[in-house]
Amino acid sequence: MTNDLRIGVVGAGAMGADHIARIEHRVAGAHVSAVIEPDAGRAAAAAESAPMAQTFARIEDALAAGAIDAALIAVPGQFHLPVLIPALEAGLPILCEKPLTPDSETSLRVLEAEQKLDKPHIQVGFMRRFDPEYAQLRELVESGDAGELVMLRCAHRNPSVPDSYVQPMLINDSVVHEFDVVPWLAGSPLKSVEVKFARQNPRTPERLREPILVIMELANGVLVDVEMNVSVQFGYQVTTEAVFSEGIARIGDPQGLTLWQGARVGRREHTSFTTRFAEAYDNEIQRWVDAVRRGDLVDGPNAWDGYLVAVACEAGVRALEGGGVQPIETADRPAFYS
Ligand code: ISE
Repeated sequence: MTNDLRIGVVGAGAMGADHIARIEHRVAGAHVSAVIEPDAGRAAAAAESAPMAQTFARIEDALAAGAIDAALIAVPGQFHLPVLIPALEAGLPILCEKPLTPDSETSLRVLEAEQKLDKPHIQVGFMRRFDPEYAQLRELVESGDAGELVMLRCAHRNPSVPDSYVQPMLINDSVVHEFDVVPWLAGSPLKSVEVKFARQNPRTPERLREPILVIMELANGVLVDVEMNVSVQFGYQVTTEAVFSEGIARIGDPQGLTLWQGARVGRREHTSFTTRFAEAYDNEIQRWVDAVRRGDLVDGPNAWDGYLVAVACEAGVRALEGGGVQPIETADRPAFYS
């Protein structure tokens, strides 16, 4: 298909490889035309599942070869800036995995570079917004059918984390998702954040202090708590209970076949975000591809949302390290993003 969107996937680690398979097998109107990855072995392995892809070590090389129409950035967050800037300078539409960048100062630099273009070109990969149950809950909030939203009670549980996962990542790598999705659900920005430590789980690696309870206040008065827990062992679970003035709604519980056997009743639970949010990722990439092909370029969280989350993460890490209630104060939104 000649008018397919030619996507360059930057980074062929676990997330990049997952997106390559998704684009090749489950997304219409696009294919992977380049795998951009400095590790030649990894690049070659990833390119095997993308028959039309060339491999490049740097995005500059793929741009010079005219090999890509759009970039999907899936390298770790600290490497986003040096990929985002040349991609923006080339005027490419971009889907950038979370976070936009690891801090608000570099996020502002990205916003500045993007504003030299005619319109927003960056979508940030906060995939929860594309999960069908999250979307239903947002519709319920907006409709007012259960009255007014007053609280959100969230749980974000990982079975375990790799050795590379260190204390600030509880916020920067994990609660980063709630910092995006909570204001989107509740229709109100974050005002402050506080972190409390639970009794230490004996299964928690020694370098970490968790589980934590993250308490957020929104500008409209909605109160949010997030149990952030990365040593639960049993599986991967992300749930939200929404407390309304006239009812309660709950999302994220295990779905599908229920088995009664041996005096037990049960359903399968996820063990990873890649399966828990598989449908969300598929929807996210399909909607991005459709938006780019229509010329809209973005259909989801944009770089401004990425900046807001970077500010919230900085406050969250201050709360994690220093305690207390930390205000979340952001710059004024440029008209470019309205
Ligand atoms: C991971 O990077 C993710 O983005 C997952 O969604 C999250 O649940 C996990 O805690 C993070 O480490």
